[in-house]
Amino acid sequence: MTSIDSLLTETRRFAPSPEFAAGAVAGRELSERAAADRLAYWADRARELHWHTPFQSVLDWSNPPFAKWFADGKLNVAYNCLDRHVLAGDGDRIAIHWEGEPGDSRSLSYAELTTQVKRAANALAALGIRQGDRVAIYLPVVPEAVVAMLAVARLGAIHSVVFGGFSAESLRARVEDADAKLVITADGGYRKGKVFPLKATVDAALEGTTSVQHVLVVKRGGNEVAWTEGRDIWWDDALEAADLDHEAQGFEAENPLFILYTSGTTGKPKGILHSSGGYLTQAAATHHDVFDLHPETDVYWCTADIGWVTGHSYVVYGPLANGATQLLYEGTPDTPHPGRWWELIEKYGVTILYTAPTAIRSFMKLGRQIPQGFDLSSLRLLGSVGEPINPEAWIWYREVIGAGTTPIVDTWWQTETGAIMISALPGITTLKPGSAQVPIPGVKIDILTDDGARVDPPNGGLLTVREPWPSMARGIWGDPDRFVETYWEKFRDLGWRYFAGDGAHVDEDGDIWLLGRIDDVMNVSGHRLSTTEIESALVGNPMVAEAAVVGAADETTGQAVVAFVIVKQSHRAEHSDEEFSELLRAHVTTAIGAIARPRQVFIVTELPKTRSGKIMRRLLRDVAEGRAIGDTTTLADTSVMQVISDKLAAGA
Ligand code: 6R9
Repeated sequence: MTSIDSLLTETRRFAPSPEFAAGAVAGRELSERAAADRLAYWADRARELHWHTPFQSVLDWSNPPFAKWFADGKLNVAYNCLDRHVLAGDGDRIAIHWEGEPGDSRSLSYAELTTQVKRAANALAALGIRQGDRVAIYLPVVPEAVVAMLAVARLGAIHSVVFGGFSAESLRARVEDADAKLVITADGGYRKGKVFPLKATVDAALEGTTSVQHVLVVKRGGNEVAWTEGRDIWWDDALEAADLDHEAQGFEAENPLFILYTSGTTGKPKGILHSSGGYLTQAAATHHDVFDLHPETDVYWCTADIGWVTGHSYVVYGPLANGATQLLYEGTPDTPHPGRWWELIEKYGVTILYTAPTAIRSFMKLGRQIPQGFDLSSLRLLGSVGEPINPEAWIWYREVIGAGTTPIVDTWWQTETGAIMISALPGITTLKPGSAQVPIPGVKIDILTDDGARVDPPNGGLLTVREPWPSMARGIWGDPDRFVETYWEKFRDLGWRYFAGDGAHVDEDGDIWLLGRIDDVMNVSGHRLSTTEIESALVGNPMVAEAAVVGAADETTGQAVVAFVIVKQSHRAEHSDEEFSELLRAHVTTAIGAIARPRQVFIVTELPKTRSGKIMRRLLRDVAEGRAIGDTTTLADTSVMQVISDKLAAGA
């Protein structure tokens, strides 16, 4: 995690070039309009979309923290992403250049994508999907994933995309929590040169569940699949049988668009719920302004998987609402060779690249000669998201990938915020490596002390949002109380401020520097993982008595999962420590998914606890990061840490 000391010594500054500034789509007038009348500003941005029924009401905040935006208006999200562009004469523009990991590729124009989505919407309707029904999507990054999301949206139904790397157990929990009626999956997908099975995982996840009536299966991997007659249907067969025509109906702006599960501080993932009109307004406006989108000429590439919120807002909804041409890539950056991304940028002439610091750091490790072997001169703007980007990675990104000239936008936001909240605007902001910088026009950010006092620059505190914003979450699926408690209770008395869970520092210029999570949520390669969730997976293993998990600083992934485990006495003699570690790393992979697999599992005999029984993860983090152990005076047994660090030292 970024340390504040190294940040404060960062003094490099990069003003936009006069050429970039002259051609930029977003200038100072946006902030001026937003400052003059925030609600009128957002209403104007919403009116850039197509409304079946125009709205009169802009914001209804009569029942905080549950906001309603543009509530008396009606729109169709898929129509805005598709038909609208075709009707405007842009049907021939490429919406998606898709490249599979093995090198197969397909390009879909807006007209073709629209036809596909219409067919898919008819196919889903034929399976009984109606407004408000939940559809789980468990797919690799293939065009059908985008088609499936938009088809669900077109019907006013709600999608819940589950990242293809999640285990059967994780998928099952999400399907059950949302009571999904339909699951859309594939036989398998390509990853690191191999086909990984998805359908088999879905079969395991659905054993004994009752809500799911059908499973639609996209053919991708060509691998063998088991088939449940009456339940399973090939995607191609369903689409072939479906009508080509589908008229998009307008739905209320507050009609839910999707649920996306994210890790919280407790074991159970939260189903973050997003609406249609407000969400699409901010996703589209920020995608346009922050990425300086010129839809006629740009080729945009966001490398996120559609299973994460970045894939929702900046692969599917923002870019398609703006009529962008984009690249979609199925595989990993290093397959079949470590220059694969750079090869794709050269092949498609990518002009805007949006990726995560963890990817940049792993490319840094491989060395600049790999990207330097390709022609990256088409790139004119770079973006970063998912975790703080350390200044050295920022500079490398600009120098090596951006030819020392491209602006870099470091965008801070969350699953809960729905869209970008803090970022430079590339035509006007003088960039500071390591700082996400300023709230976007129409968003109000305050850094507060724990008691709610505003922090004066230069100082650090808690990141909060002062006023409701269009793409804010509308709640946690099935658990409104948890929504209030998690994000709003802390500063409720200050008039319902949103508490993001991140620490931040504000400098003399008012620029914001993100300092990482202040709760028990880890950030591994830009993915949020809960310590509690992994701990409960570990103690779910019959050999384990107790477990504590911490996020330790890691050069490549930002943070890495490190677990401390006490094995039950009755199992102690069965394996060596090394064997226990390996077994438990595999256990977490099965329980949650490979992204949660601990970098290390240390077998210990005790865990450091306070007198009230709270595990002191801070101390374990010290050990995991090889630091001197901090203050142990509140421990019930102050000798515990010595025993643990002696043990680790002996093993190392
Ligand atoms: C979009 C996304 C959200 C958490 C967030 C923060 C971290 C995201 C960041 C950043 C510093 C940035 N985060 N972007 N930290 N600078 N530019 O990542 O959503 O998966 O919900 O994670 O990620 O800690 O609270 P999500």
